[in-house]
Amino acid sequence: MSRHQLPKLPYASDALEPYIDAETMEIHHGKHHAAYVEKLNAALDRFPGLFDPSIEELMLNLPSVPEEIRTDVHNHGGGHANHSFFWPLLGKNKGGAPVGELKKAIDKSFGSFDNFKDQFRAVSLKHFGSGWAWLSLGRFGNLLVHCSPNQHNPLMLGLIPVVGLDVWEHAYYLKYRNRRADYVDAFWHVVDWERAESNYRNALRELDSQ
Ligand code: MN3
Repeated sequence: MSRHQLPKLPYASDALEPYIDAETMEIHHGKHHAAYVEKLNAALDRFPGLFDPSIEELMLNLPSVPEEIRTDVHNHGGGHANHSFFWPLLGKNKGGAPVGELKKAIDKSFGSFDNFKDQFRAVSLKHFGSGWAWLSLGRFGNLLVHCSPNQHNPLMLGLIPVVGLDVWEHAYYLKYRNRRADYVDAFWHVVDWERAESNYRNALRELDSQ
């Protein structure tokens, strides 16, 4: 049995400047993500056997989580899963364009990287309130752009995440204020496409094994 831990940021908090500022990173990771981990652990303390499954297994099997803590595991477990997925997807001197199998799949599914970005941007802007925008692998091996409310994770929806963007105001408000569109445009400068490619390959393997 092990309690969930806040993962270390894989870079300095100012590494993503000027696209994502250090203060936002420090509060987002050190306060928001830390609080999700703390509240997830507090919920699981009531059913310590549930410390055994990984956070992904919990997300995949939410209906098996006892009713008394399901909402907390959904919200805070989802927050932990989403942010743990998000940090390593970003990096210093990243950006550019998709590579490898993911590049081929994006071109095939959306026509071009630019079309994909347009769709992703539209979904991010249209989403009302807190949530995430995603590129996920669907059950038919297809890629799709979609959003999820609050801290819902694609795994809860039967999808496997490949790229995700936090569009909660806490992710951008200090620097971008109400300008979510500018934040979404800045995101492309910090996406690590090698990481996204590895997410995609893992997702394909996962789908194969189901
Ligand atoms: Mn967040």
